[in-house]
Amino acid sequence: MTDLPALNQQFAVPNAIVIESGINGLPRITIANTLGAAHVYLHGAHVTHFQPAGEQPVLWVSKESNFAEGKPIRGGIPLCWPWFGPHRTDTAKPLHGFARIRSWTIISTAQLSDGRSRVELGLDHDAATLALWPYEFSLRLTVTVGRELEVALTTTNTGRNPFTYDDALHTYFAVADVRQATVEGLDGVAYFDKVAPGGNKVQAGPVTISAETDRVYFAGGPHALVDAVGKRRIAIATSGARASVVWNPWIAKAKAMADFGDEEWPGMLCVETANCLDVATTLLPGTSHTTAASYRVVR
Ligand code: TA6
Repeated sequence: MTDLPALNQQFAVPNAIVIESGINGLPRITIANTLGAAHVYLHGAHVTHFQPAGEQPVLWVSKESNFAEGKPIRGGIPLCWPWFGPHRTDTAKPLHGFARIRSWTIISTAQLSDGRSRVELGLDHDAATLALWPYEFSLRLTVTVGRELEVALTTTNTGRNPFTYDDALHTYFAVADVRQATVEGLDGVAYFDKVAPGGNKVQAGPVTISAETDRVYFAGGPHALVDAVGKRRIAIATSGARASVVWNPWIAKAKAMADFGDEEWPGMLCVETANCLDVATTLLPGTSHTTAASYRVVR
């Protein structure tokens, strides 16, 4: 059982940051300042909500999502680490790695002089992670909330051997109608099409969604998610990312997921910031890498 009073004693910031009992009693950092609001669950260091002042929520979470130990939350910003998708050799291991289904600790909180609020969470290797992935590591997630949301995942190799890993900020954006949404910024970029595997293809113009779409583009941002029906653009800036993933399950895949409402697929689009597949990251002992993204509503 999480000691909320002790956590608030150590990390709460009046009128900005509080740790409270969230959905199904999972501990949640609730951030609300003059610039925006956000929710970050300790479970998976999972950002489930971001809403700039005066705007509609930017992130999407399924109404059918689990909020339970050992299960990923469906929506927000799942952290895929240290592998993306199924484990390369053992499909019994959790999809997208274990970082999103482990409970993280709060490392620090701060209220910045410009009105933004910042929280840092951590996950370090232990017997359970070593049983799944035989390397020593330290993970830190920094979330900064203002008019824009800034998310940065830093991996440090604390062991004595190099390791290669995938990471992804697997961000689910809320859109009014995905069939009228586009993603700008990937024109001319090569991608692997997971729906119709074959040789890599090259994106021509903005990405449009008219069927199940699951593509790994071999370039980072910047991108723009244009929600035509919602009459807004989300500017996506990235650093430390050599891949971007665009995903919508469409009708059949949405029906096949118990934690995804059958009729919810038109209201979301994943634009993910990643290093995966052919562009994974290798870290020498004692070195770190940060994969970061920021999201801002622009009119
Ligand atoms: O990023 C797209 C993807 O890899 C899809 O193939 C689909 O599996 C999606 O992630 C969701 O994965 P999850 O394990 O969260 O159901």
